[in-house]
Amino acid sequence: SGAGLAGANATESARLGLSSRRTAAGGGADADRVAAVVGAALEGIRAAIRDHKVTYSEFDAFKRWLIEVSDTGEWPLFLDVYLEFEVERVAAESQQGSTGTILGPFWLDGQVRLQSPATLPMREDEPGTPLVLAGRVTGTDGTPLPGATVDIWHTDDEGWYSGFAEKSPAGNLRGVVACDEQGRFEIHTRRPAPYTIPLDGPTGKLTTTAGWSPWRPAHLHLLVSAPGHRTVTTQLFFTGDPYLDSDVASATKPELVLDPQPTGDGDEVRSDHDFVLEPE
Ligand code: MBD
Ligand code: FE
Repeated sequence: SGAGLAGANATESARLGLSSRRTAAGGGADADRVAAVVGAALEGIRAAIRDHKVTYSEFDAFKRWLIEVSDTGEWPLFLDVYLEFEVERVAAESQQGSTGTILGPFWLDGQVRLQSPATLPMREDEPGTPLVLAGRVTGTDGTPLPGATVDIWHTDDEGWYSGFAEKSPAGNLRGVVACDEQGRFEIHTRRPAPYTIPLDGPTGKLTTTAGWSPWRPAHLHLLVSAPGHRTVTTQLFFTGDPYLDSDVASATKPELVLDPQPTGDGDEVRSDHDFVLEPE
């Protein structure tokens, strides 16, 4: 199934350390830190058991669920949906430059490198509204960053990510776009669709059983980088999206909502959005 493929691939990336925020320091931990953080997490679970009088049959169901998360390869999906936004908020406390948000489980290394203005790899009759995303990458002092790149990936018009769904060919709607000498980029693609996490796996089953919405609003993922500067990991959303205020991954921010306007070329729409990177 698409869910199985998604989970397995994201697990392999995570195992290699590829899906961690590339600007962050490694995850080494000393004894005090383990005792403090893991101790607090365990105490949170113990408190839930006490406060809600958890039964043996619920404890057994919890074990079976955890085993299923491993068996289906959904750890990256589950962790990025339900926990990454808190890690990102902590990281953002010490970041300047453009607003970031979570990376999520579906970034892939080694995508096609393109020069701006660029059209992302897509099928001959790729469905969806033509979308142009354009802007400029500067430093915190406003100077353009000529070596900047915009690594972009997003779903197609049906909500599928290439590399994680059989329906979408390898590399579809993914690319690393090199900016021009003024730090400008112009990327031609298709509007993505809202995304539901796979409902047939343990993450989706938990979500729907609890009565939570499994949807993410439509979004573009971006890693904006330049030599000597801290990479901005972010996403861009679209005004009017029905899921903006109920993102299952809690990753929307008001500064990240685009309002694309018609260009007059067929049904094409365009948004301009600039990025600011802080020195490393
Ligand atoms: C996604 O597409 C995503 O961006 C995140 C963060 C989690 C699950 C699916
Ligand atoms: Fe996503």
